[in-house]
Amino acid sequence: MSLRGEDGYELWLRYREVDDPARLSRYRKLLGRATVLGQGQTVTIIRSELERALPAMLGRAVSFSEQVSPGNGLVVGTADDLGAAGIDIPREDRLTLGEDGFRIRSAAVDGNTRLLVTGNTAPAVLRGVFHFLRLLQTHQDIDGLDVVSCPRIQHRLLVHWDNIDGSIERGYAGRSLWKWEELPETIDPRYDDYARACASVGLNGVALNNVNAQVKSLTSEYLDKIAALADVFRPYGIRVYLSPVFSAPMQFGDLPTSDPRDPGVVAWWQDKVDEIYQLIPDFGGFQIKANSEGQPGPQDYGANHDDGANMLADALAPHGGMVLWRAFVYDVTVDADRAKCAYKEFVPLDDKFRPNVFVQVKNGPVDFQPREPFHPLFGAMEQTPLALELQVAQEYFGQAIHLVYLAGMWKEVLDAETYSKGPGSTVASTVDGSLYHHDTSCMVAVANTGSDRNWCGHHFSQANWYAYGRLAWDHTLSAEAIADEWIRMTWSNNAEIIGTLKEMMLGSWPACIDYMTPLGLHHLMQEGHHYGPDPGFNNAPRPDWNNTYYHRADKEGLGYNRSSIGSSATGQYHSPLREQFDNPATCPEEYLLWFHHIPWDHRLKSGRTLWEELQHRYDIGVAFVDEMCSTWKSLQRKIDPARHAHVSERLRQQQENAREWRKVCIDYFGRFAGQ
Ligand code: GCW
Repeated sequence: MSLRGEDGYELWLRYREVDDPARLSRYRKLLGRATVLGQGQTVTIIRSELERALPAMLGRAVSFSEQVSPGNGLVVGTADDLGAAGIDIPREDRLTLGEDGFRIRSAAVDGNTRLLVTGNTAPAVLRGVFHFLRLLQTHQDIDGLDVVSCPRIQHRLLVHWDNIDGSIERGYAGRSLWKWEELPETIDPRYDDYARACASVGLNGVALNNVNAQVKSLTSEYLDKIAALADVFRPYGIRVYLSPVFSAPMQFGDLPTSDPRDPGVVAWWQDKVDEIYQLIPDFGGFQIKANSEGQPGPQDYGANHDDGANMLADALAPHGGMVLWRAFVYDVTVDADRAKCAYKEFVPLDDKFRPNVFVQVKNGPVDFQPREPFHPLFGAMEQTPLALELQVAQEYFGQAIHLVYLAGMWKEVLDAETYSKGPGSTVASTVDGSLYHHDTSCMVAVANTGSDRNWCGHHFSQANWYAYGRLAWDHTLSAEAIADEWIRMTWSNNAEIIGTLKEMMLGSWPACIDYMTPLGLHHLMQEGHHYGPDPGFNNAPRPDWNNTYYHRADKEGLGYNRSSIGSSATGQYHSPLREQFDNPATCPEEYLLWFHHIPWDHRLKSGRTLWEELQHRYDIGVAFVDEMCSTWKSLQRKIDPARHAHVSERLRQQQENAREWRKVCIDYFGRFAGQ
């Protein structure tokens, strides 16, 4: 095994020589020749990806051509290009594949094996190529292949909370990747590498700027820069989106109001949108944070979310663009329980949105906590397509210092039963459109990328970017299967390494919950930056920005009573979940303190009292991190030294932090528990 220095820049696209001799010889036999059909920018990208990957993985030259020749080999092209070369793709196949899907098939031709990668569009073929390369990277059998893969979610976006000044809100991996000061003249080659990575996991949209937006991003000067990025991303099948400020018409100084019902405002947005489409004909649309955390919105004028969303949607519709209207709102005048606000504001608007509006809902009702029950809006808005918003950035998960693999959490949410139409009404079926028969669907996730050489700060945080893309493509994949692929591509195909890393990754999310916020606790993080514990924090300008608001520790017990004798948040879920959550005896223990104020001496399933269980949870969380440190150490000679050392250092900090979490929380809660 060669342990050359690695810095993580290549992500999961490392293309190391296959070190399984049997596989290698078979791959060499089948893939000595590769034909890439067609023309255009995407085809050039496909060709260069294969030229980079195949000889490297096969450890020998591969002959590339633009014409199909007899013999074994790989043939890549759109269905049309294959047809022109005499290889017919049946009509049914074309219909199944749609715009985005791909097919990979091995076919016997005159005693030889031809491996075909195809799709209806060049970007779909590119995704198929990445899938095929993944099979090689993970040492899969490629004999008798027949893979048909179509995305379950139509719009799969990575959204960046990047500011125009190059800083990133909740960014932990350096500065923004977008170099606004040198665009549009200078195109950083890293933009292509970013787009390759996104395309390789099937993503097809990028929102470039922070939802806490600055009006500058809509100026003609910036639109030119944005158009230059869109030109880079387009051949990868990636569209660009923007987050506008709702008050832009006023901020530009053009108008006295930004009221969405004002004809001047409507016309202003139409002009702005037309200007954008002049420059970016495939512009994706707007993602918008309105009337949330101080951002302007339609409610500033006595209008509502639907008025604002529809006004923008009408401007975008003639061009095929869409609006992602965020439901992250928690106005204290709507409800004193923050977790209830979005539901109360949005459910009454269910039949009011234009067809090109998504209401964008975070996975849980508070804010990307280590564990939340799913957001009750899923299953409560039948007529409106809901976009699921996840956060890859680990804001509340130890940021780029802690190793926390998030796929298990996302799966928990996707697989959660909402019971809105009885059993089987999962969050995933709401989001992918199948439950309510929407023909459009969307997932977004807040990115963790930045200018750090390894993109994500922590080498293992790359796995969350990867996993998000894979799940947006196919939410039925398991967290384990995705970890398996990622480890093989990013670290090694060695069985011991795979087994060890998988155990670390799969255990890391439960452990993080335990050492930070076990049993349904939430929002105990330090104010502002959200790193580290501060359960006693209690002097914020709003009640629901205090940590004591969320845990409500007192002499009697711990937890937020959201049951029917408390805030009644449980009533926002469908039966039988509503009743299950409402009763402390049936409420899943992982959400116990989310929904209930539980006496300290209450006995849990383990037989321990709440106070004992709490201590136990912090202990096992810390113990898992201890374990990760020692298992990682045991791999020292098996992993390249630079990445090994980098991760070791972060694990050391994670261990220190986990202990601090335990100490601070147990000391603090102990004062109430009377110990
Ligand atoms: O998670 C919180 C973050 C804010 C963020 C907000 C949101 C962009 O702490 O930084 O603002 O959510 O999602 O709008």
